[in-house]
Amino acid sequence: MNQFLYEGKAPNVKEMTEQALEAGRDVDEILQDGLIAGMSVVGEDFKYNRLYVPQVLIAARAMKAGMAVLKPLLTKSGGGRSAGTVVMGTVKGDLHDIGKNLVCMMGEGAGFEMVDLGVDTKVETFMEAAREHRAGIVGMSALLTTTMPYMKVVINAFQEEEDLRDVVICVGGAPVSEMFAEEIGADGYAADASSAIELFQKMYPVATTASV
Ligand code: B1M
Repeated sequence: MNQFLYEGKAPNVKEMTEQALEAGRDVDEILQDGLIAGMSVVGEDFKYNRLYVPQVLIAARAMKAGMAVLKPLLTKSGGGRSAGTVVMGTVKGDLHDIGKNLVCMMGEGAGFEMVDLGVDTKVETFMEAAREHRAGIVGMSALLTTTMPYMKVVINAFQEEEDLRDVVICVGGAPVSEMFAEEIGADGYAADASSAIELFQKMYPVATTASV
């Protein structure tokens, strides 16, 4: 599956994901060892110019084909009361959405209402969505060192608004670290999608939802 993903063969990745599920493999194992592990090799070769943007794009498409098979399992929640509302987006200038999509899927699976703002998300969009959906948590994703500073722009803007000041802000993405999160004044940081869900569960009880 790693090799098919690397070569951007979406139909093969889809088929192998289905086969792995049929064979009784654990969803997390398929995600980590099949899809994410394949994408990290792509990232490594991209870094050293052994792969270029078009090849990375088709690898991303193959990854998404596998994720689409896993989606119903990742988003299947036990039902019952909503665990809370989380507004989630990749920050302005950044088009990477695979990690953010995973956080959204797993959040849904854990019973959160996930409002996905997509990529290239401006501060105004985060603010409007937090108000509209009365979100307790805003999650931001950044994959580029050049877009990470925009997280601080969003945090500052939320701090300046009385009704948004207490919304909990969580950040993540490959170049983001715990130390960076602290530096910019984020309330929480998560290194991967499952830790993001644990973080939301830990933070939600203290979150005050945005008022309209
Ligand atoms: Co881009 N890219 N890319 N890319 N790309 C990286 C990020 C890069 C590290 C590659 C490299 O050089 N090794 C590099 C950044 C270098 C840097 O900033 N220092 C890079 C670059 C340079 C670029 C372009 C500038 C290339 C160019 O045009 N010359 C360009 C920028 C476009 C833009 O955004 N404006 C670009 C474009 C692209 C594609 C469009 C081709 C494609 C994205 C497709 C898509 O997302 N739909 C792409 C891809 C696929 C990658 C790599 C290879 C893979 C990213 C990925 O999806 N990983 C990436 C290499 C890498 O990261 N090592 C790379 C899998 C995903 C599951 O992991 O997103 O880290 P990740 O998410 C994890 C955690 O980080 C965490 O949970 C997820 C699951 O565990 N997480 C959160 C993520 N968000 C969270 C939010 C939270 C919590 C946890 O909130 C609470």
